[in-house]
Amino acid sequence: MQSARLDRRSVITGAARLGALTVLGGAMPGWARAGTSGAGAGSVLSGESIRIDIGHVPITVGGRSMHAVTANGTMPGPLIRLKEGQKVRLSVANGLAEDTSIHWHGLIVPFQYDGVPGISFPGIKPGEVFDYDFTIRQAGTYWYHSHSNMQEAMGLFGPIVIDPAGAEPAPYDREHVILLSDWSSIHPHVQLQRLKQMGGYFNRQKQTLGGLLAGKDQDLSERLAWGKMRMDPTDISDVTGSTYSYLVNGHDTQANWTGLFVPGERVRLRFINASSMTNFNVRLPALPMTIVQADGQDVEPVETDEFQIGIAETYDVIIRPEKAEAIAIIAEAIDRSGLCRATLAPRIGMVAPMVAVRERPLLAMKDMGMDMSGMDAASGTLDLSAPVTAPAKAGSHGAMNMRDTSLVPASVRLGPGVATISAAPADRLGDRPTGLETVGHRVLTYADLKALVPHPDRRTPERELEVHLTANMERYMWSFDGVKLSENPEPLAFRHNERVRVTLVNDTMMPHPIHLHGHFFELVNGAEDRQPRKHTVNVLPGGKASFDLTADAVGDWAFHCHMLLHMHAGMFRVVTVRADGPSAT
Ligand SMILES: [Cu+2]
Repeated sequence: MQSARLDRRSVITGAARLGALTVLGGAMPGWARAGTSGAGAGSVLSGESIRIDIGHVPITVGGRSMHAVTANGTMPGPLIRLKEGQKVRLSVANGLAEDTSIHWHGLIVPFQYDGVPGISFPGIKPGEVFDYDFTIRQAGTYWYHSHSNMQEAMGLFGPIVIDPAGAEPAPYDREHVILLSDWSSIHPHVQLQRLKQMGGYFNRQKQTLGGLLAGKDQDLSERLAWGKMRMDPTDISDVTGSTYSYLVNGHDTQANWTGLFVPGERVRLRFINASSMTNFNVRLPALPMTIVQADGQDVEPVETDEFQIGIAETYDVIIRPEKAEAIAIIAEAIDRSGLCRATLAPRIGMVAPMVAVRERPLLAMKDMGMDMSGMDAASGTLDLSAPVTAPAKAGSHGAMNMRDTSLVPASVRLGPGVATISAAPADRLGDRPTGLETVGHRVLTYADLKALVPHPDRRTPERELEVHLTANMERYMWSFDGVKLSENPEPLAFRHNERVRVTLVNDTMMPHPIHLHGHFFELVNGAEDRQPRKHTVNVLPGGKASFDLTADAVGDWAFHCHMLLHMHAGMFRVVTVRADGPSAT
């Protein structure tokens, strides 16, 4: 094939030619254009003084037009490329008629530049410019997004790449940013309203009578049992492909974002999940991937065939395509209600093969936080839209375990917002993620991640803290420890430099990507002195996840679920780190 002999120079020329086209009606930054030669294409924001103008532009996705909120006029926004050790001033100008903000997701910055209105600073008023000034203390793949209103769901996000001060531990010949997002023409405020009226509003994948008769999905007794509990095993995502277009670098499948490569190169793909509500399964059906970074932190290279990327997480992978053939990148929503196919190719105009959406997964007893060994979970009638404190009906033997209030610490407030409790939450860091339990190839788990270098703080945690992820899914109430942010709970307080083991217990049946600002924590995944450092952990349904935290950044920090509508509903708490904070006893 002629393209096998394509050299780098003609790849770049070709990219420049295609770069003149626009795909969605809006302009695209160079790194995100179809046919891009890589992350360095077009204008990249770098240096010590960077200006970002927030505005809005009309865009068309899937034939439907709507306004996007943008950074410098594009969705996704421009690539910010920095160098470890440099200083930077990021001046963010608000051209909207409402307040805005930018949070630098995963960057270690002084709290006043973290960009969360009401916690780090007052926000940026219309017409105002806010200067974020800080020194870059890390390297890796990160991203930025609005922390105001629902602007993140409206397109206000973009990638950040920071080059290391020293040698790159995972060298590569070419790199592409692969930024995943979900786009709906239904305004996120309207989505929230509909979900409050009916928890399963966007779920078009419920089990059907036809499916039952055809022997699909759950059998009749299981269906009756789940139905009695008013629980739906297909309830894996709140907002689904029935309204979302799934995008790679701002392109849907049809627009076919294409990144170029020359066969034989080591190609680094910097995956960022910038979705508002979608966890994705990612695979390149034709090629294995070597994971080299998670959340911007170097890990020991580990080869896999598929990984799930929680909202707000990043994974860097290296692939080595040898043939001059188009390679598909498949980003599939975890509930299988849709996917996006993008292409890596040696030349422009090639389209990678499309794959079918796989059969949608069903939740199982494990996702209810139950031990599956012989438990008859639903031997009685139980309405799990009612609070756990509601009087139990007689005969609800097995399912009573989901309401056993003695299983939660006193710090959990039981009320209408807590409808279920995980009776036997297992540590699920070694489990395959939701829906990938039985696929016939390698799947990354958190237990596969090992930090490339040990974390310097090897102290045993001085104390433990348990935080429950709580919900009444039917009523669309989401909280930590049964308390919504709007109820003004006390912050979670840490002493400066205190080392604490935090255990997140998921009392709901959905995975929640939980993000802590201003810090990295280390997942307690059995890797001993190589516990991987992360800023976000996707806690599997009915399970738990522990991390060790050195509270080394004084200030007030946001701590929240990164599913945007969960965060807005109240699954959010302030973490405060004080030099004169509470004692450990
Ligand atoms: Cu959540």
